[in-house]
Amino acid sequence: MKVTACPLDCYDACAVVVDPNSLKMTGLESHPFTRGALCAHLNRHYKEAERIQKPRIDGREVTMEEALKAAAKAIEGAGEDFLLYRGSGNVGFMQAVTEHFAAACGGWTTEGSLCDGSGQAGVEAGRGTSLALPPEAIEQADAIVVWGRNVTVTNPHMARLLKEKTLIVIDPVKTKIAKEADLFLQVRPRSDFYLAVLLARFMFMEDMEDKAFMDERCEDPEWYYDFLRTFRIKISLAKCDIELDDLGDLLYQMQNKKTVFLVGTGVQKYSIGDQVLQAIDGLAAVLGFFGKPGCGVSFLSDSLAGFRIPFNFSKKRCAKPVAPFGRFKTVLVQGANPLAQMPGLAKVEEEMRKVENLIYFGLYENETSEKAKIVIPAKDFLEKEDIRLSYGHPYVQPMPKIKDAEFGISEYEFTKYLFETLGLEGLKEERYYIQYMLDQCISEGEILKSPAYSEFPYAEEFDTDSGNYEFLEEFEDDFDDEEEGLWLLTPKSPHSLNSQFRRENFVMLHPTHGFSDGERVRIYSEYGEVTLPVKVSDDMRSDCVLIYVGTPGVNYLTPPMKSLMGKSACYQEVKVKVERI
Ligand SMILES: Nc1nc2c(c(=O)[nH]1)N[C@H]1C(S)=C(S)[C@@H](COP(=O)(O)OP(=O)(O)OC[C@H]3O[C@@H](n4cnc5c(=O)[nH]c(N)nc54)[C@H](O)[C@@H]3O)O[C@H]1N2
Ligand SMILES: Nc1nc2c(c(=O)[nH]1)N[C@H]1C(S)=C(S)[C@@H](COP(=O)(O)OP(=O)(O)OC[C@H]3O[C@@H](n4cnc5c(=O)[nH]c(N)nc54)[C@H](O)[C@@H]3O)O[C@H]1N2
Ligand code: SF4
Ligand SMILES: [Mo]
Repeated sequence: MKVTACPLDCYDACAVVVDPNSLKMTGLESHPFTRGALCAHLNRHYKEAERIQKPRIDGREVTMEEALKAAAKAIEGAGEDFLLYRGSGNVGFMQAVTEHFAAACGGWTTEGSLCDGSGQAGVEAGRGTSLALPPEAIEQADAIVVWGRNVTVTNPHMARLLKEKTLIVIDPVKTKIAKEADLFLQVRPRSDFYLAVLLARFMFMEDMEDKAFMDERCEDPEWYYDFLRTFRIKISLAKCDIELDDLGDLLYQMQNKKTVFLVGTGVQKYSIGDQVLQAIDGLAAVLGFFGKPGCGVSFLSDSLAGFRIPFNFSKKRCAKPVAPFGRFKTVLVQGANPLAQMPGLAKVEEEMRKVENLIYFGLYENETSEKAKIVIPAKDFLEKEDIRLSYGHPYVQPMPKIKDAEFGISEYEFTKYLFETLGLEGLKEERYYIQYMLDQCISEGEILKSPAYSEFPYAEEFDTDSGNYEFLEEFEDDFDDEEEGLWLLTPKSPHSLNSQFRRENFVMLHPTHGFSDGERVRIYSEYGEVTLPVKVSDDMRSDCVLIYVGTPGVNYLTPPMKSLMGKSACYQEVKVKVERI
């Protein structure tokens, strides 16, 4: 039996036991977070997914040697006009080795994120770093607030830690976890900033704030109280579409309870995502909920926090959500599907058409492989060496090679080929990079922890310049949230991992709109449109339209823009309309 980790982009980062003969996979029982069972993505979807086996150039099958040669030529000929665009199809650390190449050859790369970048910027503004809250700390909570994170679908192993605790869910959709909650606030989308500010203010009014923590550990708490009071209660309640009684219920459920906030990407798919996270962290700071057992805010953490990184990264970077592909002669897309997953898809397609050499390096066919000039099949996670860090917990898992590949090339092998063919220097052995990371981990028997591991993060101090928690100082927002139309929600689907595996293909609408199941409708925004069959559901608010991430065409609706901070995508900063066709 060999132990590796699931490579998929998921909070849980399960440790996986693989039988090298049958390749049967099971979860590692002793893993501190996941404790066993794997989900259907790895056990079923991954296994049934059809891989690209043959390299291609202009649609014609070629040998790997020919494809690599063509790729090297296209990159060399591009000089400065080369862009490396990486996604999160596999989140193993060694995916980043191609960055080392982009830096060495003087090409461009991306910065920012399609995912959690705006939220992370807000967390870092307040705490200095974004550290993972370990399961050990979550376990000791009395109450859990699940805030814009669909734990049942995206973070399934969290269920164990929610048992027998007061459960509060804040989401515009009545998700499965919302149905099980002691209190569910079905808030209006994009209102979480107001909710966090209102709650913090009421904590002061009800004398529930932690005065000692604020005096000792926070910068300017008096000033923050004044800031909170600049938001009128009535207006803020209306923004969230909740009643004063709902706030009272929430306060009552949290009273005298150690509370953990599990915050997901749902609250921050907006230009103001950083301010939302800083306001939620601010609420936790007012309550003194940092650095103590059973307390804290768990957002998608920075898995590289505390590590020294052995790769160079190019200094030439463009913002990922608005990558200007058209400016580049050669674009290498690795582990990604930008022609489905990026916001403002019409613009992305237009830009991509101008690229002379689009190289796709991945496992599966998708919208991007279809348009690529050169297609290079990758090896999968069982066929190469790697190491898995996690944004959901602070544990690290080596990923040894378990079987020989029959086709494809690894990221390291591809990088080595490019270094050699282009006559570049500075690439070390593969083992060196993995060992370099492993050597920095804290090891406890079989278990490896990130060097930034802390049982109760920020117990001594925050990682800001002052060493204290820094509250948000001003609120800036120029989106007109009263604009006519319905909110677009694009959460993660239970059957796909972003655009991998079984992608959904429908729009979910509330019955008040009068559509029926299976009827095809046109959904449009100022950026584009998509036609989809309807599924009627009263689990969502009537002012929302829900289209799962990965649904073909969903991103024609989303805006080609980046967040105010963190250079992140703002998928839900848009109103849409629906009409019969
Ligand atoms: N099955 C599955 N699991 C996945 C993935 C997948 O594609 N499929 N993707 C992985 C990746 S890349 C990521 S980043 C994570 C993300 O996982 P999550 O953080 O769970 O993100 P989402 O599912 O996008 O949204 C979470 C919840 O936010 C709610 N929401 C939407 N808008 C708002 C809002 O304005 N306010 C509030 N309070 N809630 C809102 C949605 O209804 C949804 O229930 O999941 C990972 N896990
Ligand atoms: N509307 C809307 N769109 C969204 C989101 C949203 O909330 N709303 N969420 C966004 C988020 S959070 C994310 S993280 C992005 C994800 O979007 P992308 O980063 O583009 O990821 P995927 O769609 O999963 O594409 C992954 C591809 O990686 C390839 N791959 C898998 N394993 C390997 C490997 O080992 N090596 C190589 N070379 N390739 C591999 C597969 O071929 C697969 O097709 O989508 C974003 N898109
Ligand atoms: S829960 Fe997440 S990490 Fe675990 S097997 Fe499923 S996709 Fe992989
Ligand atoms: Mo993501």
